[in-house]
Amino acid sequence: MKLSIIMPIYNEIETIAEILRRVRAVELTVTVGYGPENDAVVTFEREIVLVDDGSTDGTREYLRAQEGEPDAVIIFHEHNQGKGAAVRTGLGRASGDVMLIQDADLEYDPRDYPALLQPIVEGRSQAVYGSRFRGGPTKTMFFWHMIGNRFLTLVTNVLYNTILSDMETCYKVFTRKVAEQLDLQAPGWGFDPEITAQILRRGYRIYEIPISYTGREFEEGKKISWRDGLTVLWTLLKYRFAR
Ligand SMILES: Nc1nc2c(ncn2[C@@H]2O[C@H](COP(=O)(O)OP(=O)(O)OP(=O)(O)O)[C@@H](O)[C@H]2O)c(=O)[nH]1
Ligand SMILES: [Mg+2]
Repeated sequence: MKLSIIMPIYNEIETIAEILRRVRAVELTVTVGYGPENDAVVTFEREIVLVDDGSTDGTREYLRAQEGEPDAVIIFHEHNQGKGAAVRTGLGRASGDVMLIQDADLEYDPRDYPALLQPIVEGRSQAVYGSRFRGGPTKTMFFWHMIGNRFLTLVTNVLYNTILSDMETCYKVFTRKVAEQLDLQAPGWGFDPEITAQILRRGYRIYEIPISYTGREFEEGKKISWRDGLTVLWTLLKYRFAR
């Protein structure tokens, strides 16, 4: 089986080399079964789909130098379009059996990949989210961000009748079958609610796994703001009541 790691990248020159190193360092091995006699080990081949979203800080030049790496597919947007557009481009080029979204900063930890892949390998789910709010090791950060996250997840749960704990997580993992049923449109921060809404509306139950999270500070490049929350709310409502 092959895992396609889709990485949307916009002005991440400080972290791109290190996140790539970490992504390549993890072994994609999942053990399934109940005890030594039944155990089977599934190892994934790795494909990293790097989508530069019109970076202007040297990230593009860094990625140019990566061209030709056998495990990487590199795509350049001429202009900045937003995370959603970058992920969509990446999904269009991914050849794996399973897709995983990986931001290009260091907030999430690729060592969580095997745990995220486990329910898919065991056939328990077609879509898995890594949750920052299910008891994994987390750097404690901003109160109002946590409230904002909880609120957007609560709205998702009410509208789509589910019990997610972290709709906005970057770690979204899903099979090719799910990917083929998606019709993503949102260019920017509407990405997370849009993909969540579409997965749920197509009848899939999302499996959640606790993950670790080390949020970055604003001085380190944190860019999200409360206004982005309005885009998210609108997207959730639109997909619940449209069509
Ligand atoms: N901010 C931003 N990120 C983009 C864009 N296009 C692609 N990305 C990438 O999308 C991922 C998520 O962006 P982040 O800025 O880390 O979003 P976040 O984690 O919600 O918020 P911060 O880490 O607080 O900025 C990163 O890998 C970015 O490089 C864009 O237009 N704007
Ligand atoms: Mg981030």
